[in-house]
Amino acid sequence: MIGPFLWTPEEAYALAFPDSPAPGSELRVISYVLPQTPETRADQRLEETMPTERWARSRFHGEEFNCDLRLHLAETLTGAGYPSVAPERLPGFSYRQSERFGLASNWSERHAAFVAGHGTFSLSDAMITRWGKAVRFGSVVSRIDLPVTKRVYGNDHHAWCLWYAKGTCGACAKRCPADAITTSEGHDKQGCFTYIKPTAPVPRPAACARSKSLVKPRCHRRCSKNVKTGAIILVNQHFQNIRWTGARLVVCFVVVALF
Ligand code: B12
Ligand code: SF4
Repeated sequence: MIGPFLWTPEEAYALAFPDSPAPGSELRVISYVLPQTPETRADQRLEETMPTERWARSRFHGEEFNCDLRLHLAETLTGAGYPSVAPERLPGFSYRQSERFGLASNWSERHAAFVAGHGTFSLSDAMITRWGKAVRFGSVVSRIDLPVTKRVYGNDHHAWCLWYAKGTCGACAKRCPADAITTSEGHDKQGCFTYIKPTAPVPRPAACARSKSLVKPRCHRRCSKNVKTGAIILVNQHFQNIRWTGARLVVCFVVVALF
């Protein structure tokens, strides 16, 4: 659907462990969510065209932290006897041009999150989770036998977006400062990218050798009004507050998915 360049968990694992590849059935994808704090969301709500400082810091330092967290998780599991890899941190991680979806990376944190039961895609393309959209994701592929989390939304990849589910809302389209979201066309990735690029006032972190930008997205407050707080289906919980060079992210649930 995306293109042959998109890694399967099996392919990503084989790149990290070329001498001992494993079949997909022996692998699990562990996906976690890092929600923005209520303070950051409150600040961000007041902005019209640019990101608030808290948002910008968590966009930059928070993702630096996320990069380290991916590696830390993979290394800790590997050290415990469960060979693991963080696909986003592989040297081969890159962006390509998907015929159908335009700019696309070869590992999608959101596909992992969707399959793991964290949430669904939306009109703005962002993923709506139980904690809203103002989150970042990370994932590792591990050769470990963990139970698989059940998705409360089944296979409906738009279930938690009010526009797709009920034809209502559309708040993100009204709020987008770049007019890059419309109810007829969805998310204009190029328009979004063009707006975001010059709003990157800081150099990208060395730890994350990829393009990083600071932007004020429109719809990162909790917008999933139709999300039901159902049974907790998560296999592991890490409630921990982390301060990282001025940025605070709350490390939340780790969910296991079987692709
Ligand atoms: C490239 C990239 C960008 C680019 C392009 C954005 C874009 N929307 O393509 C730029 C620089 C513009 C960007 C901006 C931002 N990004 Co960005 N970005 C990425 C990155 C590195 C790769 C995305 C990608 O190409 N994935 C590959 C494609 C194939 O998958 P996808 O986009 O996840 O999924 C798409 C398709 O599969 C499609 N789809 C269509 N049909 C179907 C059917 C099914 C069944 C499924 C499952 C999916 C699906 O839906 C998706 C939307 O296009 C990811 C990290 C990662 N490795 O995943 C972060 C990521 C997507 N970004 C993220 C964030 C937070 C942002 C910003 C808010 C950053 C900021 N300024 O603070 C903005 C928001 C812009 C926006 N409205 O999308 C988060 C997403 C959080 C969320 N709630 O969704 C991610 C996951 C980073 C992270 N570590 O958490 N980003
Ligand atoms: S703001 Fe409304 S229409 Fe936009 S993604 Fe969220 S629920 Fe969907």
